[in-house]
Amino acid sequence: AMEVIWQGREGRKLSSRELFVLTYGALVAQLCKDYEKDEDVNTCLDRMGYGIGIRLIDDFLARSAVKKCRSYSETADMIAQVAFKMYLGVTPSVSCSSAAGNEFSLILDKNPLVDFVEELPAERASLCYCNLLCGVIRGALEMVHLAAEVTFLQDRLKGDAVTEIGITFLRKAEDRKHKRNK
Ligand code: MYR
Repeated sequence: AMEVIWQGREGRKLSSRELFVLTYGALVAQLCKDYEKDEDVNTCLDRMGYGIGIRLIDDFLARSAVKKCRSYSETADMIAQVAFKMYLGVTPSVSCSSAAGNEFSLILDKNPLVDFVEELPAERASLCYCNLLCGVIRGALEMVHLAAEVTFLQDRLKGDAVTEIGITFLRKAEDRKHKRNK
């Protein structure tokens, strides 16, 4: 996997984003050495992302100076239009995928995190290469009291036409606490 990742980068200066993307690739490659099962790599990436997300939210709120969102839909738009733009330089399109209004899809035509990855090796067919992102979003949302499930629904690395991240907002963490205390 590493050969693919480093291909063609010789003799050029790297931007900090390229450096980040390459470092991320090295992290995934290392986890693939450490864990035989794709599911274990996915879980590990998600956990690491969560740890980043719960810290990143302060940076995001300070730098973006955004107001509190009043609906799940506003929050989904903010993740796509402000957060992705700020940290990854791309703006996914957002669609709501449930009548209840708590499920959203972020559709990425272009995923900068896979810029140097050609395709997943055959023996890594279930790897969610970018699973760190899901953990980051989940962790950041939890810090603003929004419990959510975040998973990859489609992945261009797996031959899908687009990359799609699904966000399902669960009951607000606060509500849940009230329920439990009753
Ligand atoms: C609020 O209603 O209090 C503001 C909610 C903002 C949530 C934004 C979550 C940021 C997620 C960061 C993801 C970065 C992925 C590159």
